[in-house]
Amino acid sequence: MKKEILKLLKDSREVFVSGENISENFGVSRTTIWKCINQLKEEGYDIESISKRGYRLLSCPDVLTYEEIEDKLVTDRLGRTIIHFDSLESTNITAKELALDAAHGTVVISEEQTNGKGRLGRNFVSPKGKGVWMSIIMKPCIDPMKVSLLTQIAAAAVNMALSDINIESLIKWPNDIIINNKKVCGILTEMSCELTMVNFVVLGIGINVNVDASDFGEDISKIATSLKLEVGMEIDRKKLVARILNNLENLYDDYIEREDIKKSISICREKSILIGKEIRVIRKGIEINARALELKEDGSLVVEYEDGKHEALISGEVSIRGKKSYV
Ligand code: BT5
Repeated sequence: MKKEILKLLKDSREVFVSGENISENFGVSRTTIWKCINQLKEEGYDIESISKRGYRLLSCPDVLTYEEIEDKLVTDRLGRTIIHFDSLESTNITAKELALDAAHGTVVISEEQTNGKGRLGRNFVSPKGKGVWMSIIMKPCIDPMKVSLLTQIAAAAVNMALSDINIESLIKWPNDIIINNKKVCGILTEMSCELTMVNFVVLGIGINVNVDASDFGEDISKIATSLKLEVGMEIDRKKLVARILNNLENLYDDYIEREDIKKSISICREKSILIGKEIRVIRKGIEINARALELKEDGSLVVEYEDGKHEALISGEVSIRGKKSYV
């Protein structure tokens, strides 16, 4: 009932809705309405109540619930179920626990992560209410070998979503989004599969939206930035989530339903911060100098080593750094 009342208040914009009206609409008592309104107030909705006039929604909280994102979504399946938490260890961990019973496109989102995961056991800083920390459960019918391309698709979707709000970014293969040579977003793709069949994929996306420099800690602030730090003002997290899911669904459907990866790959190529650059390839702690040559349609990055040998790197097994710095 709470959700229905909220929708009615939202649809009425800033006009008062009388208790009588709500009670007639939904066939519930005044006490039930009053309880729901109080719950909504506790959740951060600013609702004015004046006797004889009714209720008026003044503002909505900055939370990434389905109710707050729904009106900006144009997807069929992505984000049509959003499971929202105030705090989680890691959205990827929870998404993996829920994945077998969840529908394709279900999103697990948390206001904070107490132990956000990067690749290879690394940590991802995820302070409360200041970022987008979400994991999308996907059920693609593809060869498990092709799942790593979903990271490129997600990187393209995030890059597009940022362009949509006039923020230009670059993509650092395989899983980082970069602004001004600092990391603003990381992607962690995990899966459960059989030899030839994918059970599910969990696509974890972490974006520093309104994170302050002090949230990162000294070491990470050298390599990380946030949208707020770059543009000098708070960014609407709800719009950003919706735009990412809208773009991601299109690019994902191109790939899975039409076997067309061209658009995602061309975005990753055009926006690549690595192609043509001298880099270091780090594998199991060993660093080798190379030059990044091209991104292939299978999502691998072709590099040339100093001895002239070429290798197509598969994401997941290597880390890439700039010759002298992080990017
Ligand atoms: C990543 O790993 O960048 C993948 C991060 C994925 C995070 C999302 S949030 C939602 C979902 N749930 C999760 O638990 N995870 C996913 P990697 O390439 O290994 O980079 C990790 C490294 O980035 C760390 O070792 C730090 O150096 C740096 N780092 C940590 N927190 C950061 C942050 N908030 N912003 C930028 N860099 C950060």
